[in-house]
Amino acid sequence: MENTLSATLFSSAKKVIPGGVNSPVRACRSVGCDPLFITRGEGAELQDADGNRFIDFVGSWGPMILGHAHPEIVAAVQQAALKGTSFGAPTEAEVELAEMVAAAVPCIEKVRFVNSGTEATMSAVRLARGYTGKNMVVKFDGCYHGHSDSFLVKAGSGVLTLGIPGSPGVPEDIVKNTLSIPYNDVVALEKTLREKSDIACVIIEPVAGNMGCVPPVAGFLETLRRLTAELGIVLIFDEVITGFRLSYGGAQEYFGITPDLCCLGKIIGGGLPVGAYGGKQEIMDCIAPDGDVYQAGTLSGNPLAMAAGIAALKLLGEPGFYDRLNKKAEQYGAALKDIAHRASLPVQLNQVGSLLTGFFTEGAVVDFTSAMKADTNRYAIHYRQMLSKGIYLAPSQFEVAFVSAAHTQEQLDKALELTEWSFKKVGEI
Ligand code: KE4
Repeated sequence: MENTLSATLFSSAKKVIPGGVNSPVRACRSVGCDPLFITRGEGAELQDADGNRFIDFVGSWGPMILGHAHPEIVAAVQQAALKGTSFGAPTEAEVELAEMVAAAVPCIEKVRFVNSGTEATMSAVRLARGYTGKNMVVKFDGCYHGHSDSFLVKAGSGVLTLGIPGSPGVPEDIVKNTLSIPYNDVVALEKTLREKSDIACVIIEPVAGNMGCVPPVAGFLETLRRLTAELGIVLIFDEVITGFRLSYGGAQEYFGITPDLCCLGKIIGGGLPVGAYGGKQEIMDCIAPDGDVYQAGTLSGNPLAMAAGIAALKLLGEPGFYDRLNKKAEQYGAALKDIAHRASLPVQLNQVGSLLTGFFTEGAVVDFTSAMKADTNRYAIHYRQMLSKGIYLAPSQFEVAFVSAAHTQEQLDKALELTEWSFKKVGEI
């Protein structure tokens, strides 16, 4: 595969951008190759600087549920841009998108737009702390909520062990209030919530997507909701991935469990920078200027991003959208499972709706510890083999693959055929 121009661009990029990328995972370090520079996307396809075309299963890490360059989203952004790109003042589009989000998401009575998922989760935790007057945050090993200090704790620190900084530059003073416990472990959950009195909130990915796809085991979210309600702890669903992905009402509609707050991102911006946090009015009214919990942003509610989000949600709200998407994705996942079985390769396929991950490991993957048993070298070989044949997978074993409404059956069949070829080669190693 020709990649001269990508290589040249990467060389230039590394001179002025740390690692040559604006987000670490894009550097493809864990799969042992250099990144390709993308010049355009259309539907489920990407094209790189050297003219190579790929069937895309990354979808910009989730936003592109409708595929790239959807004409109605492009037109909405073009129309908005003609009127100006930012005013720093309220606009009608913000009200329209807020009303759409509030109508769709069960827990949301009020919502505040920000510019990224990180901003959304950071603000939601500050709000929970301000609302409860408590300081501790409980998260789960393997869940990622963006890069704000409170969340960058070393995973696997175990039950009741105070947070250990997971990154240089994060003071112990910050993470001492963060507890990270095993995902899907109801015993650890109940023990932690009952033993610690200063817990402001629990934040969780209702389907984990940042250790690869790890679904909640039966009863786990129900127990989490029961305990947090009983103990007066704010329950935050981080739906940056699952929001408008699993269903129009996100994971909380999909599983029928309503948190107190939720965080959104990715899809609600139609590919433009949008995050949001929202929930019960009683809690949301604690935010400035109504309340004393401060949060602000120059480009929050940006008119172009709002236009893209409105256009996207109108398309997602069409009758049968999620039934069609989830059915197509589930058929694809079932075929992948069958291919892995026939290749006699230890692959565990975890899937919820159009989110899926094939872990190269024998045992079930139900939490961070079991996910970390995956053979990342085999994944890297599979990644490079598939890329060489025009299939663009996540450059990490610990991410999810996204099926979009734009993936045609022909493209999925091609990906299945190449997966069978690649699994056979990986199995021979
Ligand atoms: P951003 O700040 O990247 O918009 O969102 C942070 C975030 C919050 N919560 C969840 C559940 C998330 O998955 C993310 C970001 N997801 C990663 C990929 N899994 C973004 C990719 C990247 O970091 O480049």
